[in-house]
Amino acid sequence: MSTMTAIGGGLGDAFASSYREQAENLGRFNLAVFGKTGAGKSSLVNAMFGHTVAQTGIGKPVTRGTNYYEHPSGIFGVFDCEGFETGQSGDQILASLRQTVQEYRGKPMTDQMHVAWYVLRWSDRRFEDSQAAFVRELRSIGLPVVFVMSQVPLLPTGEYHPDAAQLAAEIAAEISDVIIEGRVVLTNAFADPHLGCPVHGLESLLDVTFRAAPEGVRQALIAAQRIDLKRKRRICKAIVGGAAATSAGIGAVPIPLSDAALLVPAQITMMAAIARQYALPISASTISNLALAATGASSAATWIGRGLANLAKFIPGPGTVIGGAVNATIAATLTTAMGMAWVAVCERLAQLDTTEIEALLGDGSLIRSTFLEAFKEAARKPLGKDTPGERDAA
Ligand SMILES: Nc1nc2c(ncn2[C@@H]2O[C@H](COP(=O)(O)OP(=O)(O)O)[C@@H](O)[C@H]2O)c(=O)[nH]1
Ligand SMILES: [Mg+2]
Repeated sequence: MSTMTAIGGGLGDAFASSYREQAENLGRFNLAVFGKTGAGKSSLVNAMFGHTVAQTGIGKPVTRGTNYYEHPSGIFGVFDCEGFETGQSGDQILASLRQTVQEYRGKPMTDQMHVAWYVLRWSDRRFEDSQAAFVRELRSIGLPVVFVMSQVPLLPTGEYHPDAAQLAAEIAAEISDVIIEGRVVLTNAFADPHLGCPVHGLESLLDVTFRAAPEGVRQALIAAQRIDLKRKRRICKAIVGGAAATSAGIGAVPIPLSDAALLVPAQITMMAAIARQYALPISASTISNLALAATGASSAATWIGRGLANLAKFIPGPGTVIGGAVNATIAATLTTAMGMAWVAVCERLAQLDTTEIEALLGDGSLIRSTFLEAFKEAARKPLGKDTPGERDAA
């Protein structure tokens, strides 16, 4: 049948190419980080986007003191402006930065600097005139600047240390006209067991960064960040809902089982789009192998066949699936269950690093069982009902 021909080089290739296409749709979010060495810039980037950016090691030199690190997912990058300590040869560095930013403005959106974080460690306890001048300069270059205070202790009452709050207020008063939302975002990137200070402020930092980012790169920012999984899940549900509607349309005039592979392209696009939401640090071919392991498929026929076989156990009157045709309800339910099962797999993968994910491929059984478990749950309950966990977290 024609769909099988369209899949051509195989399911894996179809998945990989859809995955690559999805990256283009998402674009890329580029963050530039400024502040003294030791301020906590890398720690904040790691807390929000995972460790992979820093781990990839050597950045690409952009200009004096600035390296660019691209996340392996391709949808996120960091300009690490290490060494921009104000005072020392600051004018020269700023001049080259100004030139760089202007140069980048002529490049495609995916290469530009989108948002700057200026990071000040609260325990420095002061904000120098030269730092204020530097922030003004960043703004005049055209960068939206999010001002971040790092390593801010919380009192046992949950309030900020009063000295930090006061310093933040002073900074905001001084440069509110050039920083995003006129405010300082107070944060702590990782828990300090000695001080008993918990992680805080990252959600606010994400929100402010999101609002500062140009609209065209916000999707990439949400996919790249790792602290707000609810946001990812909402987007994934919308992707699944769209694919389910397409599937229902295909099954509106019930299709014979032998033509059920007609559903495969929409499901592949759906799963590739979902995987992108998790900014996994792996190649297109690795993710497509994982998708095949999850679904237990080696061809469009087994892809659909296994899905329907699993579905048959949950839909009343399995005879309609096994013996007869695929109608709109069955098509939509199958696609929904596959989508939500794949979300569960991707959520797991997102907790692993590149090596751990590749190790999982050696023996696909864990991927397969995660997928199946979630498939069964999704097949039983309609899409859109949040789990109790999601509701609690909301
Ligand atoms: N407890 C705690 N320590 C931090 C935090 N951020 C940074 N640090 C410490 O400060 C050091 C410098 O941080 P880093 O992120 O490398 O700063 P960078 O030079 O600005 O990139 C790290 O080795 C950490 O020990 C934080 O949020 N909490
Ligand atoms: Mg650093």
